[in-house]
Amino acid sequence: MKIERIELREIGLQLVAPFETSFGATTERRIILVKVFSDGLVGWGECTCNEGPFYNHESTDASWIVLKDFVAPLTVGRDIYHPNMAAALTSRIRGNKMARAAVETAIWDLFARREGVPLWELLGGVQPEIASGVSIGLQETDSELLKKIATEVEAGYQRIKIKIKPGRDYDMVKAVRREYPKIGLTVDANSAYTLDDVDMLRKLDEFDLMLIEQPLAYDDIIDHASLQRELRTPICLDESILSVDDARKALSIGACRIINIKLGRVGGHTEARKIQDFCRERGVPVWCGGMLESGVGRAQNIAMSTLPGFTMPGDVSASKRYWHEDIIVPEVEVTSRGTIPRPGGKGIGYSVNEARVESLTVRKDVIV
Ligand code: OSB
Ligand code: MG
Repeated sequence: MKIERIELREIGLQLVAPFETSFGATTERRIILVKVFSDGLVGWGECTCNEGPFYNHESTDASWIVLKDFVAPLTVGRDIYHPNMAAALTSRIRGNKMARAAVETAIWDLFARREGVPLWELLGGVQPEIASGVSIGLQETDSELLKKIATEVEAGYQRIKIKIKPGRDYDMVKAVRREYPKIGLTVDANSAYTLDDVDMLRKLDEFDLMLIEQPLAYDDIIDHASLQRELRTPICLDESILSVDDARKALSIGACRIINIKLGRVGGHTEARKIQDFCRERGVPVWCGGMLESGVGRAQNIAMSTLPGFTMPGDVSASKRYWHEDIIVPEVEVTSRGTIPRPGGKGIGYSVNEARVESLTVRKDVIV
């Protein structure tokens, strides 16, 4: 399969509500979509970076340049016989995994369409539906947070994740637990704490959380290992895990007991599958994290989440929680049991609304 050309587009898409984490708030998403062409077929991928370099070092404008000047030129004109080879084409590039994953995941979609199979099947997915949870951003007040949680619990989501930061932690989680003693509950700090905060973090053990996500520095595993020794609640790493090697090192020193896999953060499906396999062999649960994706990234996440190791509810939820209108048809919907059925169609299994993508496009480039 020869990759003949790659089209890049930046689209502007407004979230239905601002999303705030310990590192900042977002309302206007600037999303890069990638379309790869071969033999009359196309595949779609999404660059999952944020607008600014606050979650990790990647950001929309920087990733655009990396995609245009490095990832796409290293890929166009190359002949590959399996999408497992796609990541290696760009492995000279250090970091920039979200930019690399945008093309890598698009090639997986393209290859699945060429084989006439759903992407989940090509990846080795086995779960007929995936368990869906929600990630709720920081709210001004506890009562606003409780209102949001009520809506999502009512909708049937299997677990609720709330964002925490210094000053919005122990008391807030306590208020949530008082109202909802039984729900599957997790907290995500996005690296807002240090080992100086161990007393507060230890107090979160009271609340029977399923996990605490990335409490310490975005590039750390050593301090997380020290912290995990102090906590009963499992630590789940997000930002710190960029590869199966990172997962191996983190687990070997006891830095976490659960891993959040994000396709972009680890560079695409090939690496994501390796992490999934590695964790499954060791009985370590994984789940699929989200990056406020459009329908394209969401569909890619659904396909990945059907793999057998994804045993915990992920952050992959309904399109309507993010967008007034998504860019895929049908939109992603969640059953009243808090699940998303795997799609039946070829490739990512949803069709891209190209007219809508065109109308949202703010810039476009084609690499041949
Ligand atoms: O840490 O999981 C995170 C969004 C942007 C950046 C980082 C994270 C998140 C989320 C949102 O939690 C997950 C989603 O609903 O897509
Ligand atoms: Mg996270």
